[in-house]
Amino acid sequence: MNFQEIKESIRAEMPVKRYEHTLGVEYTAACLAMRYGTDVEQARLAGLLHDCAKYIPASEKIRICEEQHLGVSAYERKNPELLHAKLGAYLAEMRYNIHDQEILSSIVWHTTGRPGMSLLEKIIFIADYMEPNRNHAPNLGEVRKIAFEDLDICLRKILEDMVIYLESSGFVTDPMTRETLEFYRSSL
Ligand code: DGI
Ligand code: FE
Ligand code: FE
Repeated sequence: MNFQEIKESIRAEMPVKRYEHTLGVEYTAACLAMRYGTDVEQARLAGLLHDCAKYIPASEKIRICEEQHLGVSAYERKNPELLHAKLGAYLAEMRYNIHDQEILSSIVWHTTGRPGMSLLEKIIFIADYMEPNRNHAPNLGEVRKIAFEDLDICLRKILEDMVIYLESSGFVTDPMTRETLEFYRSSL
């Protein structure tokens, strides 16, 4: 499949709103790749594919992750929505024939982040949060500006706001999200 064919297939798999978000992540990731001097096409492809597993039903998410030995933590079993990240990387490889490990790991870590993220992982995580169709997060204007100045400061700001949001909405924060925040707090 070429880029256009992947795009058509992704479009057919999701509601219009999610597809618009997907395009927003593709373009925002491209802009950040330009700013930080990394491969623009690679960033676009990662952005396009990052939520490709979003609409697999929760029980299926758990079933496929178990069958394919992708690992399902107790926390993920309670919050199967989180599995769309690692399952997305799996589908990107199996269904879309993407074998670029940098792209695949940027999809795996796009929801929780991880300590010591690669440049592409940071770009996809940040693009997912701030793409132009997102409008609920607090401090979006500030985040969008810092994203083009310093990726690590931007990550820390996003993670701080994300944890505040999750806890105030009654979610328990994923241990990995918390570890990522601690890492970017202490490494700056
Ligand atoms: O897939 P998107 O909506 O574009 O964004 P995402 O990949 O960041 O996923 C957001 C969803 O994941 C949203 O339903 C909240 C949830 N989420 C993200 N981090 C955590 C979390 N849910 C819990 N319970 N804990 C987390 O740390
Ligand atoms: Fe996502
Ligand atoms: Fe997303």
